[in-house]
Amino acid sequence: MAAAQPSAQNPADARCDVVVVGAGFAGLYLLHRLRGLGLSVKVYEQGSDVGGTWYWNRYPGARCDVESMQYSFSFDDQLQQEWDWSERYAPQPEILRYAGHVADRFDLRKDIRFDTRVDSAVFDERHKQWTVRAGGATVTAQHVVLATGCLSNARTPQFRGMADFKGNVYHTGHWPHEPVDFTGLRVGVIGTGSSAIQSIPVIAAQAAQLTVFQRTANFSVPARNAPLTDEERQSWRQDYKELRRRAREDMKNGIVQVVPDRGALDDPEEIRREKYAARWSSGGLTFMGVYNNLVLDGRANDTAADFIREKIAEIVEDPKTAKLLQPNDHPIGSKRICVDTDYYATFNRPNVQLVDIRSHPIEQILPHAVRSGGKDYEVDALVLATGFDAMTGSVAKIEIRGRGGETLNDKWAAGPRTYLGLMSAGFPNLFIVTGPGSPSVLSNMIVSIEQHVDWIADCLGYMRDRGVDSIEATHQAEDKWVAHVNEVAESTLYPQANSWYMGANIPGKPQIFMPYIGGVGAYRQICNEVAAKDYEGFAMTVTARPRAAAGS
Ligand code: N01
Repeated sequence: MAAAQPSAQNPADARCDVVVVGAGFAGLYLLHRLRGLGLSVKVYEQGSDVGGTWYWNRYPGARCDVESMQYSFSFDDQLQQEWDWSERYAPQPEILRYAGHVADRFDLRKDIRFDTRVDSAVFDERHKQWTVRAGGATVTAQHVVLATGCLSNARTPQFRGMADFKGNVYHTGHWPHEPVDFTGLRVGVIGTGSSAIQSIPVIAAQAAQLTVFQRTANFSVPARNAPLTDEERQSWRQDYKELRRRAREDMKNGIVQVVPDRGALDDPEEIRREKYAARWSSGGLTFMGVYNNLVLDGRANDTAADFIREKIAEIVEDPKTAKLLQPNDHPIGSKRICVDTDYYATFNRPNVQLVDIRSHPIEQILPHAVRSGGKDYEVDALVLATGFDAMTGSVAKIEIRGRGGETLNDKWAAGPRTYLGLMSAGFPNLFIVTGPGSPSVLSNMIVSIEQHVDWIADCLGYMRDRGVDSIEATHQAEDKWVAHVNEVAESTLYPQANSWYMGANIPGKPQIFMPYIGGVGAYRQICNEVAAKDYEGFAMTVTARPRAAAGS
C-alpha cells in the first residue's frame, strides 16, 4: 500500500490506505484493528458522534434485544472485564455511552470525521484505488470498507396529506436528540415492528391518548428485563473466554444458549407447552431456540405460534383487540420476533386503542388526524415506526462505481450479489461489513461484526505483506455463493413472510432473502477456509513491492 502522500488540496484528507464509511460498532473496531496493522485510516460518519444505529434510534424504550453481557465487544479482555452493564438488556443511552467509551479508550475519535456523508466512491482501475467524495472533500484510498450498518436507512412512507399534518412527526429510527414530551398529547404510532413494540408501552404511559395503527400483527415475547447483579456480571466475566468462543463457534445466531436436540413434534403436547412456558417465563429472543426445527417445519412452527397467540388472548382483555394482535399471516420467527416489556398488556389501558389498517389502510393524513376506513382518528403527534430500507439502503445512497464505471446499484438492481457478504465482483478493494449474504441481522450483530472486521483486517495484512494491490471476488465464486444463500433460505420458512429480510417492506425493492441462514459458526469456518486457501474465490493482482508493517 502506498504511504500517505501530501497534496496541495488538503494534506490531511488527500490520501490514506483505507476509507471506512460509518462509525458504529463496525467502524470503531475496524479503525482499531487497521491502525494496529500500521495502516492509515479515515472514518467518515454522518452523525455527530459514534454509535451508528444506537446514535439514531433514541426512541422511548429503545434497548437491545440481545443481552448486554453478550451484546458487547470481546476483542479486548480488559474492556469486557471493566465495563459494567446495568441491566439484562441495555437501554439505548447506555449502549451509546459504551460506544463513546470504546472510542475514547482506544483514542479513535481523532481519525473520525463526524457530520460528514460519503457521497461517492469511484474505482480508478489504472491506479487500483478509490476516489471518495465526502463532505465536499476528495480522498483517495486503496480500500474502502462499508461499515454502514444494516438498519440505518430509516424509511418514511409517503401517506397522502402528510405535509398538511400540523403536529410533530417523529421517526423511531431518526429520533431527536432533545427529550420529546408527549404529556397531555394524543399520539398516533404507525407500525408494530420491534421499534413500535418497545416504544408503545412507554409512550402510552405518558400520552393522554395513544392510537396504534397496525398493518401486520407481530409475535413478541417478554424481555423480563431486570437490573444485573454483581454475581451475574461476574459469572459471565470469569468464563468470558469460553462463552465468547461458544457464541462464535457453536451457536447459529451468536447468542449463547442451550442448543436444542429435538424438534417440536418429538415431544408430546404437554411437555412442549411446559417448555414454551418456561421460555416465556425466562424471556427473550431464545424463545425460538426451544426446538431445532421451528423455522424449518411449518407444523412445528404452528405449535410455537399457537402458544404465543394463546398468551395474547390471555393478556389482552378485549377479545376483538386480542384477535387483531394475534399474528396470522406469517410463521413465527420468519420476521424477527420482538422482545417487549408490557406490550400486549398496554392495550388494556383505557387511553390506548388499536386500529386495523390492514382491513382499512390509511387513506390520508389530515392536519390533526389520521383517516382510515372513513374514520378520523385525532392525533397531535405522529410516530412513524415504519422501519428501514434494510441491508442495502445505506449502501444504495452512495454512488459507488466499480470496474467499467458500473454502479453497485445497477449491479444489485435485481437484488444484492456478494461473495460471502464481504465483497461484490466488479468492485475491487471494496469490503462490506455484515453485508447481504452473511449472517449479520440473523445473529448477535457484534459477534458478526468482530468476525468480519477480523477477516478484513487479516486480508489487508495478507495483501500488504505480499505486495498485493487489489482483491476482488470472482463472478464464479459470487454466483456459487448467491445460489447457496438462496438454497439455504428456501429450505426454511423465512421466505414465507413479507419481511425486511426479503426487502418486502420497500415498494419496488427486489424480493430476495438477504442474510445468510447457515449460522455464524458454520459461516466463520467457511470464511476461515477461504482465507487459508489464499483467499479462494478472490482474484488478486500484484504490482507493488511487499511492504512491511509500519514501525517494523
Ligand atoms: O421496523 P419493521 P422496526 N403503512 O420493519 C409498518 C431491529 N430493531 O424499526 O409489517 C402502514 O420491523 C410495518 O407493517 P408491515 C430489529 O431487527 C432492533 O420496528 O410492513 N404500516 C411494520 O409493522 C427489527 O426487526 C431492536 O405490514 C407500515 C412497521 O411499520 C428491525 O430493527 C429494536 C407502512 C415496521 O416494522 C426493524 O424494526 C428495534 C405503511 N406504509 C428494532 N410501512 C433491538 O432491540 C411500514 N409499516 C436491537
